Amino acid sequence: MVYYETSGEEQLAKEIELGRLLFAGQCDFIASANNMKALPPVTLPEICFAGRSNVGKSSLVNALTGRRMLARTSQTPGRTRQLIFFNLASRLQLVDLPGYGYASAPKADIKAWTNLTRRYLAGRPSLQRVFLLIDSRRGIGPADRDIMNLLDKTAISWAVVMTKADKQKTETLSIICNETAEKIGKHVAAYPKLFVTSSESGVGIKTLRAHLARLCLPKEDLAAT
Ligand SMILES: Nc1nc2c(ncn2[C@@H]2O[C@H](COP(=O)(O)OP(=O)(O)OP(=O)(O)O)[C@@H](O)[C@H]2O)c(=O)[nH]1
Ligand SMILES: [Mg+2]
Repeated sequence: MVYYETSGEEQLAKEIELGRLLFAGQCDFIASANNMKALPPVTLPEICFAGRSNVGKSSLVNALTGRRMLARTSQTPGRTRQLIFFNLASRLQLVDLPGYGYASAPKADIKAWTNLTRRYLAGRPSLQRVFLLIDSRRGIGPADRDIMNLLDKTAISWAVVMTKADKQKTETLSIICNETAEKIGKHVAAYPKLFVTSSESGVGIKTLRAHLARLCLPKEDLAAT
């Protein structure tokens, strides 16, 4: 199975500590945007969480930051309707995106936020990496493929995060992860390893924090790790 790996236990422990320290910092809401003009200025490196409605984007923001109510979540698809920006320790901007696919909202609203999301993904200079969330029970669907193709075209680096791993039996999880890894292997702009997570049980959260910490580490510090 293809999981996120590092070169050894010592290295992994070091990276996990960097992730812990980053996410122990303050995380503040800075802006919500429903049009391109309302996007906050390009300052810090930025990463965003994209994926189908209800896949668990906002829950992942909360799990990473250890704050249950920072991003609003809901059982009903279509909870996040704007691009929501958070400043993490003045080192990294996290963006919780509205979902694509089915949502319990007026069609015109869904169209508007889908268009805005696509424009943001294609044209945000500070965007370092898109984390594309895939439900462990469903695997990659047509709407996900559409976004993957858009990301490949715009040459933004993207990585897949499997969500809700707690809801899947280990064997089935393994099969879906392998299938997903094989599919993303065909995309040039995709990070080759999957992150398998559960915002409920905490599985994979430390590893993802470690990866995010590396993304915003100054180049000289990166060389030293
Ligand atoms: N069991 C389990 N449930 C989860 C997990 N992550 C999210 N959920 C649940 O899935 C539902 C949707 O979660 P959200 O975080 O609101 O999903 P979202 O992708 O932000 O949804 P939209 O904003 O509507 O696009 C909520 O009921 C969450 O409690 C997880 O890891 N495990
Ligand atoms: Mg949401």
